[in-house]
Amino acid sequence: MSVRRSRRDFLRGGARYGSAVLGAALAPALAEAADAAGQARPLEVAPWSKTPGEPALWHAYGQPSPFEKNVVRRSRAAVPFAGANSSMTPLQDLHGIITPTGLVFERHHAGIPLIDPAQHRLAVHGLVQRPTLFTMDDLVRLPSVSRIHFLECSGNTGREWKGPGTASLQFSHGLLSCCEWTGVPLAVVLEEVGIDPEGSWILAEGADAAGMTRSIPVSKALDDALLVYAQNGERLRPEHGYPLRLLLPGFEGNMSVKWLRRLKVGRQPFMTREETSKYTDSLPDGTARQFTFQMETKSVITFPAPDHRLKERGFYEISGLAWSGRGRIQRVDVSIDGGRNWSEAHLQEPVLSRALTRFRFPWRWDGGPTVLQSRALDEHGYVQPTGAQLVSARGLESGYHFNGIQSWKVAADGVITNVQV
Ligand SMILES: Nc1nc2c(c(=O)[nH]1)N[C@H]1C(S)=C(S)[C@@H](COP(=O)(O)O)O[C@H]1N2
Ligand SMILES: [Mo]
Repeated sequence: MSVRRSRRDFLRGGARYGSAVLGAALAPALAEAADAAGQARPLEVAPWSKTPGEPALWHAYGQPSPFEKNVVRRSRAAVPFAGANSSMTPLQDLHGIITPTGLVFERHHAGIPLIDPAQHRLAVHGLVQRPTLFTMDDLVRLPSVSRIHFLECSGNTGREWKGPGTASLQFSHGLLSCCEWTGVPLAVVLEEVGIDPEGSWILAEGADAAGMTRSIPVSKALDDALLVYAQNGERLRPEHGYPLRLLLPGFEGNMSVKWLRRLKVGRQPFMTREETSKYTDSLPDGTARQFTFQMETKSVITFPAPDHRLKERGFYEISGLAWSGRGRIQRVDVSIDGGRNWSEAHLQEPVLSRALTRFRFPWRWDGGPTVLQSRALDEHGYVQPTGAQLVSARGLESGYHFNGIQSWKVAADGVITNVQV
């Protein structure tokens, strides 16, 4: 049964691009295995096939191949001090939708605290019937769930507001990740403490030296908020909030408070620094948007991108990521001529709500200059705007929440650059 199904899937996969494309791609490799007279000859036996390799437990905690040593997080500047810094995910080297934990971008406002889980406490108080101090053991005993969600800093692509900002996908879009998160639904903990019907906002506070605080609407807390203790199957890493973080799927990354130590239920938003002076969006009329929680629908081509160079003309599979804080991705269109024509890309399963979705599109590069773009549409009918549309609606004073269509220019020499068309 399953064998038959996988064969059918295989055939369908081949039919997607046509066997001529695949045949052409394989032809040079087959030619190499035949000698001048067209005779097949045995494959050479490489040195690594002749003696046993490294033993199991070579690394007690596994490492990537040394040949992949350039696939790493990167920072714009050498990290000058622990206070405020970030590192970016190498999206140009990743496959599928899950970000390996060691490559997940980091954003810290006061460095990474090293917290002993035995000493960590979560206080839940304010408008609740039973104020409670939870240990990690108390929390992990509660009913848990695992869900796949993206996390994006609202400052991601912030440099694209004023024209092509960054000459690299890692640096333009790398404040983005997608992991399987395991934790206790915040709704379960609120049920435990008995939330007052008048409670409509929750202050979340981190235990780092930044004392990161944000106000969370109770509606979100009861909907899909998680108190997370594990990421991609293992306990959180210190840089992502060990031993406990909040995760608010689809909301700006800043609100997913790491090293979570306190939740206070109140009637109004708490007007903390990170939602008054920071994480607001200035508008041309001098006012500012506040509490712009939801990350808008967005997409980007991750191959080919400025971090790559095309060596020869011919077949390539354009591939990229689409995501929406509003829910599921419905469709992604790709343009291979700078936005004159658009065609629907193939969405790879699974297509999950508030998760990265991988799209693929066959392309034959004729060797001439062109511009590649992708445009996402979500399940509510919202279409990813152009940068110009965003600027006409919101002006040029915003640093956050840029979700414009990204254009990559392919030059005749195969060099790819960030452009705006
Ligand atoms: N306590 C605390 N929580 C925090 C931060 C912080 O500096 N301190 N940074 C926030 C920001 S701005 C983002 S984008 C995300 C980044 O999460 P990550 O480092 O796990 O990728 O964490 C958020 N939570
Ligand atoms: Mo952020």
